[in-house]
Amino acid sequence: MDLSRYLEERRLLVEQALEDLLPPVQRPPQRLNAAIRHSLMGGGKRLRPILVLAAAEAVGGQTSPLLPFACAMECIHTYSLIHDDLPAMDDDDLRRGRPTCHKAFDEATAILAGDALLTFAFELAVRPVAGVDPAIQMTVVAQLASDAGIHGMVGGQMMDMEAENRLLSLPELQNVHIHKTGALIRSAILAGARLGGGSPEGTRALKRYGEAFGLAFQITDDILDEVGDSLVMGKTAGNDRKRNKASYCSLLGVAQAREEAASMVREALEALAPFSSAADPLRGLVRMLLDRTH
Ligand code: GRG
Repeated sequence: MDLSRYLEERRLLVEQALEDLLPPVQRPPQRLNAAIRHSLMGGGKRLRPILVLAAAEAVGGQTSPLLPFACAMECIHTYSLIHDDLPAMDDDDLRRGRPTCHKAFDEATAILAGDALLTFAFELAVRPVAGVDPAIQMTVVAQLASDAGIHGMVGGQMMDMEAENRLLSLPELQNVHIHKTGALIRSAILAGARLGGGSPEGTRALKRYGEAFGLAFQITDDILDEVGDSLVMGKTAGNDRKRNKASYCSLLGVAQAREEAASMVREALEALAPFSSAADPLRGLVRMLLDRTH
């Protein structure tokens, strides 16, 4: 399959859906709506919404009814980036190739834009989905809340902050990443599997794929932070080293970190073994991580 074409088509679908779902920028409070659009509509790979759609496809489900849910994933992810870039956290000036939200607007507006995106995500996630039993959707939304919050991404962000200037063991580092980055990625894949009508075995296999994908994604993110180009990435490289943060590269070195990422990609591909060619986009997506430049 032509993965680049698939990704481009899906990215455009997601961006059109975001455009249709977001409040228009002219609607008050205009500054808040402008800040939301600055961060949400300013680039990004749209990986998490694409994973929702690709997981649904893999289990033979429909994708267009899932677009609002897929957009909810992107809203949560973008809120986390806005808040992560704030002076109180990573204090970054560049995101998705543009000034970060608090630089383009101001800190208070950036905090509110993040808050608004997080809550708007749940407005989208609970929209009835054609063909999906509301009881199943309820379990998916509850899982999303857990994966985005204390038990997942927010909890992981706290662990990450507490780990600064500390020497972590590899299992400790993995635990941070499973929560901070992996939980939302796995949630996107599981949501697609469940809302797409996956069988219990199919959903379990995709959960295993999602866990391996999340780790492979984070390891390649650490490698990019170490060796990547800020201009290509659209965000500042070298942050981990600057902040004295443990990373796969600081613990293992770049070469072994690459080996570890390749091993996670193999694990993800093995989890997909029972699936037909309907899972080819998922296969392509995880293989692509090894060649990431942004
Ligand atoms: C502030 C609650 C809160 C959480 C922040 C996601 C996160 C937790 C922080 C972002 C910092 C970071 C660089 C994490 C590593 C992995 C990651 C999420 C990278 C960015 O995701 P991409 O590459 O970005 O999918 P795009 O811009 O393509 O959407």
